[in-house]
Amino acid sequence: MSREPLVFEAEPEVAVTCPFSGDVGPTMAEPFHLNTPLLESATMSRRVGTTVYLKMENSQPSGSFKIRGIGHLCGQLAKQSRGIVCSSGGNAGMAAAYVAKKMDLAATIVVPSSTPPLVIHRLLDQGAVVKTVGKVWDDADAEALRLAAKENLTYVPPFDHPLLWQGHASLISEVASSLGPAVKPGGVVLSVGGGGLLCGVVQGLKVVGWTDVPVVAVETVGADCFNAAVKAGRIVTLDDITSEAKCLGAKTVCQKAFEYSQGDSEVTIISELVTDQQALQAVETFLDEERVLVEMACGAALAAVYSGLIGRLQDQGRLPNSLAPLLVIVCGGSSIDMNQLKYLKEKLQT
Ligand code: PLV
Repeated sequence: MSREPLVFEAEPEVAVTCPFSGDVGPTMAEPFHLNTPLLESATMSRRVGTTVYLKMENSQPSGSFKIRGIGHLCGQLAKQSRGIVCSSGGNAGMAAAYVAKKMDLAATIVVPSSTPPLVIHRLLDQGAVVKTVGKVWDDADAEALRLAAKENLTYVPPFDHPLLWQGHASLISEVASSLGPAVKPGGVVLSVGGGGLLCGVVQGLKVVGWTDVPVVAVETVGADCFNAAVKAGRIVTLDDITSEAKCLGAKTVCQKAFEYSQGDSEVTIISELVTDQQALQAVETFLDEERVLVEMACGAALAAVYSGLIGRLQDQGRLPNSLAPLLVIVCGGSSIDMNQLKYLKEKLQT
């Protein structure tokens, strides 16, 4: 298709137009991300029958864990940059726009048309230029790579880069120091899109010596490139993204995540799917019980608890019956507000 991409520009007073303004913003000693709270959930603990700890990545400055990896990558690669360009389902873009603003760099975020307007407005609020290209993230990514080459910008990938994984790994080190040496989780539950969070968590588990802690890697049906690869025993590319959890919507999982699933790390990875309805119901239950609103990409991980998936894995002997505390990564996400929640509820008839 040769249709011109839609380009949204921020209001002049918030536009970032000064890519050469020198050495500003946090240094590596001063990361962009926060040490997020680790909360114990009474209601989730009751459901699972063991203590459930929530790592509240929704409270990061850009609304998700993405800032860990993207802050680290930009700190390493973008200091002398002419500006950055990031392809995103939304949240990597939010992190990139936030970090670029702090570093006084121009940011262009390329998103697919499935990204809701509320995210585009939030990106504009961060001073980014936003381009809408194609139907799914993979289309937006091709455009971001093209722009990076043409305009000599630093390309910021949303999930497939060793510096991203290294940045995300800090999440597990924080959990280890919050829990102290006497407590080790019995499992980690997280969502998988392109597999960057998974790679970071596996590496974090290695750093703190928790390689015997299994990871439950959850996707929604229709955004299940990791599960498809695990089942096929090789990387596969999905025909389309049919799930409403658009921020999990990469058609192909990153190579490293696939290698980890094939025993290339000592960590056991259990790949599981939930339906869109289960992910959305999890978003609602989490809002009711924990008073926190997250998007469906995060609801996928929460659904592992609310839909009884953890119990089923115990029944199947894939997780132990007497489970040590369960760590759930509340990855967060900006793709949600009350209108979007209402829209999703109508669409998915929950
Ligand atoms: N979202 C990426 C990739 O989208 C993005 O561009 O924002 N939870 C949330 C809230 C997310 O936004 C994402 C990824 C994930 C989980 C999964 O992380 P990943 O991609 O590292 O597995 C297409």
